[in-house]
Amino acid sequence: MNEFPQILTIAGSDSDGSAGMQADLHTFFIRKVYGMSVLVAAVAGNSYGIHAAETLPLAFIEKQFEVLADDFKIRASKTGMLSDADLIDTVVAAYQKYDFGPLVVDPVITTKHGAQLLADSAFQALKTKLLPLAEVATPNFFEAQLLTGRTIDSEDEQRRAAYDIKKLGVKNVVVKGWHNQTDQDEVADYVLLADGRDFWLRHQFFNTTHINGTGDTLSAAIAAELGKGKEVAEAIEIGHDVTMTAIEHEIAVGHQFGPINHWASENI
Ligand code: PXL
Repeated sequence: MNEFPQILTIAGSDSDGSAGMQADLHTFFIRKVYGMSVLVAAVAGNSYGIHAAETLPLAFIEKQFEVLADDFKIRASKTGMLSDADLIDTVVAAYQKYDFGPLVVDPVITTKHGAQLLADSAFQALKTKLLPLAEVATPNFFEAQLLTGRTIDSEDEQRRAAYDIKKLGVKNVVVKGWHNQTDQDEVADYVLLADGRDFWLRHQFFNTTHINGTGDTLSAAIAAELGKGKEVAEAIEIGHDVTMTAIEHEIAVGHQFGPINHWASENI
């Protein structure tokens, strides 16, 4: 009873289904784990962008944690958009109160199209309260620059950024490479593990506008695999393959910045 892998996303809803909680749940489904969710915020988004956002009452967020803890055996969790400092404080307190397994933190700060998803005043809370709880953190290139104050213009700097982020208390770090240059044919993500081992994950650059939800998918897939009991390095490699395959086989949804295709990752 209650043994099927249950994985939790603590995130915001994106109404168009391409990112946020919906991308997490698509990923959990395709990785064959049972997805649960603590909703903290919601955006009115479509393929053109984000048009409005709301946060949920803190007491209601706490209640979601409480009722899940009362019943389920959650084996791993991930955070997505936690747009202000109160949300971060509430999530940090709940995560410390209950046992929801290892935590993957996707330090969501902005979308790839420049929409800000984290209040400036919440940046310190992200850095000093949430990231130190992370078993794995998955900043993209832009978030890694903001978190470290570095200009990441080389693989050496990308590697140094991962060491800096580890110093914040993150156990395992994935610093994703830059991927928005049209003359680029490869993207390299850097992985620094808790025990000091490190490696690069290289993949072909796909020139597509359908990349909504890539960070959500990577972090959700890592959480899913950790929840199944995989070692961190393997969970990260699987997460990377899942995300890249989903980007490679885009689906025709929306007019501008569309979603990735989780079905394409079914057999990984
Ligand atoms: O992909 C980052 C992200 C996370 N969470 C929500 C979002 C987005 C991007 O649009 O809307 C709710």
